[in-house]
Amino acid sequence: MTDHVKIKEAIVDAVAELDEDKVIQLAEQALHEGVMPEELLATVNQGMLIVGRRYEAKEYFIADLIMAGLIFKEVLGLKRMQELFYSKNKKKIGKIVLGTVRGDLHDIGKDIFRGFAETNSFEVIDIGVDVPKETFLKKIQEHKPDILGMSGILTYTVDTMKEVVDALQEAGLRDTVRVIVGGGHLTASTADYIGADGFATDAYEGVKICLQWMKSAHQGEG
Ligand code: B12
Repeated sequence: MTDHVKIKEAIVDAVAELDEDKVIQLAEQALHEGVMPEELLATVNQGMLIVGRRYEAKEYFIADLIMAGLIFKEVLGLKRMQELFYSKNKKKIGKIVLGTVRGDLHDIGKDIFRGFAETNSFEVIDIGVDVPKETFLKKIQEHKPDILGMSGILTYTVDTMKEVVDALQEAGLRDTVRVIVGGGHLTASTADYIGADGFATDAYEGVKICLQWMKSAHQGEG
């Protein structure tokens, strides 16, 4: 068995170069050759990190970030990836209200979390991006989820996430819902500052935390 090093390197390069056609062609080929969809996502993500670094170094501009986002979404839209994510699953084990917080338009990580959560039998109510605290509150009252998932990729979203948790507290809803926050910049101490119950820098790790929560809740019932 090969670990597909060459094709993965080629994908990272093609994403970094924003070569849309090449990324899609290589992604299809990689899936065909047995690269797992999760591995493909991690590989594309490596390319995105290079795009981010080039943007910081002013070699790339906003249009290039937009292009990178479109390329990632195209990969997520491939049939094989859709099969991974949106397998309409049997009985639901819990409900998650999910959104990217106010001021932040990045939705790729959120969508990946949603995909993994749905595959793991959660019902996910995705309330989109740039979501203000009032909307989070309203949706929690309306749907009574087990878990609130907040995504934030820009560093300052730490404060926007905290605003939502504080608003939940003020509304007397904090104890009705577990809160998980996700974003590459988060740490245990920022999650603590936000007042979240859990955090993850990786969507799949986040879903594992949610599964654990549902398991302990059901044990509590029994
Ligand atoms: C694509 C992109 C964009 C696209 C987004 C398209 C889209 N539909 O999402 C567009 C063009 C809109 C964009 C805009 C901007 N961007 Co931008 N963008 C990126 C880029 C290149 C990739 C982001 C991405 O999708 N990564 C792939 C996904 C999979 O990773 P992720 O989102 O982090 O998600 C992972 C985890 O965070 C986690 N996760 C995410 N959500 C959740 C939720 C839960 C519940 C859990 C458990 C886990 C979880 O799981 C995922 C992995 O499994 C990054 C570079 C980088 N280093 O990431 C910059 C980057 C994030 N952008 C940046 C900036 C500065 C901007 C702009 C301010 C630029 C500008 N001057 O206008 C604007 C802000 C717009 C706004 N208000 O949001 C900076 C942020 C700097 C900072 N420290 O805050 C970065 C890091 C680039 C850089 N190095 O400078 N951007």
